[in-house]
Amino acid sequence: MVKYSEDYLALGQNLDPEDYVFTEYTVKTDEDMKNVAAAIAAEQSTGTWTAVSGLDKEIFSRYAGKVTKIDGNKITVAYPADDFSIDIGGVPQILSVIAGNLFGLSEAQGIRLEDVFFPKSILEQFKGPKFGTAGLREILDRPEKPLVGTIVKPKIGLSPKQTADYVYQAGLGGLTNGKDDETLSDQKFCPFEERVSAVAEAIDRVRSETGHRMIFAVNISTRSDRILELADRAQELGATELMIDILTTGFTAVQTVAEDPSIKLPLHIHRTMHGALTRNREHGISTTVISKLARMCGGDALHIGAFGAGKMNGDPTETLLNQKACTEDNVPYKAIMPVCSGGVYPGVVKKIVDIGGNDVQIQAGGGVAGHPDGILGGARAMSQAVDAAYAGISLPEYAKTHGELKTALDKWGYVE
Ligand code: CAP
Ligand code: MG
Repeated sequence: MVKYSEDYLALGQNLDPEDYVFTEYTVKTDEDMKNVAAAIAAEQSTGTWTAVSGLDKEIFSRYAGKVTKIDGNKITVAYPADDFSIDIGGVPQILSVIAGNLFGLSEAQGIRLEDVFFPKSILEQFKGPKFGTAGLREILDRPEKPLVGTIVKPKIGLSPKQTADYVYQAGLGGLTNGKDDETLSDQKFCPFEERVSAVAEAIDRVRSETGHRMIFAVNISTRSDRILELADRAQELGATELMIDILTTGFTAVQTVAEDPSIKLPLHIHRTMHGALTRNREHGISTTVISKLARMCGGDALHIGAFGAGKMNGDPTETLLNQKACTEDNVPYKAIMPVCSGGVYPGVVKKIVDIGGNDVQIQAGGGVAGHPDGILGGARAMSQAVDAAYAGISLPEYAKTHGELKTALDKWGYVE
């Protein structure tokens, strides 16, 4: 085992939060926790497995990471703000420091980055979202109620016309949001440009026929040197929202699109593949960290989980922490819309609202497309469930006078 210098330990020291990036890790190790903590601080700042001649007192005192707290298997490491790039490094360099080599250190069987707190000097390098929750509510003319949406299902295989028909039915059913699924892009069966145009026409038709406003997030996840061009083309074709899979496409792709002044559409941020990093509570990166970075990079709406009511692994506490990362006002960015999705259906809507409040976007794929009365019935059922939750009426009570909701509760049940 490598013995790391105890000079990396600054336990109990009160450091100025404006001069450091503070990170919290959970560590699983059979070895001396102080040494493992020192190993993380060293590897992620000025050290390596053996002493090196060039690391003089000046460099160490300016740039060494400091272990400020060890509490059981929880440690806090403070990295000097000067360890981070002024401009060009961005999220890639930030992650290389706070979530880099450390995960492979042999001194630990598991290390999980639980949270991160940035000084103003770093936060101000990012512009954050253009629209945020307030902007989305203004676009949809929906000042208070939860947004309610759907993911087009089946997730692949539909033609542009079939996709548009789905969206039209969903809009007639009162849904405010729709989106491509994360695996849909520009496949032969549904070319991107044809889909975007057809969906735009469907949304315009809903509005002209009923006055109801709806937006639809088209998936522009692609290689970084083409994503702006794709965002611009989608905008030209009448897209009303853009979706980016932040982990497969990259945090910087989100930032590129969000910060480009020519792109005037909200960004829906999907987090597919996050489970590879976030699911193991003993190793990886928390969804809290991913949520904070997604907001910094400019996402306007972000998947946060479903407060334990959905199909995905994740408990209410984790979803609440993600919601806090979307809305907390201790950062210089607009609050962004937390999106509750994944195995959602009308019967769980009230639980989601009771825990998460009204400032959420609740969306269902199977929970709309699997309704016995088709997309229109499923959309109406979800809209009715949201109306009931917003009014504080139990779902079974509301279902007495709303047939589509009753059908959904009869098929899938409900959670009080
Ligand atoms: C939901 C979904 C979303 C998940 C992602 C899916 O469909 O479209 O991608 O919500 O999970 O493909 O599973 P269903 P998360 O409504 O049919 O489940 O939101 O936790 O990132
Ligand atoms: Mg999906």
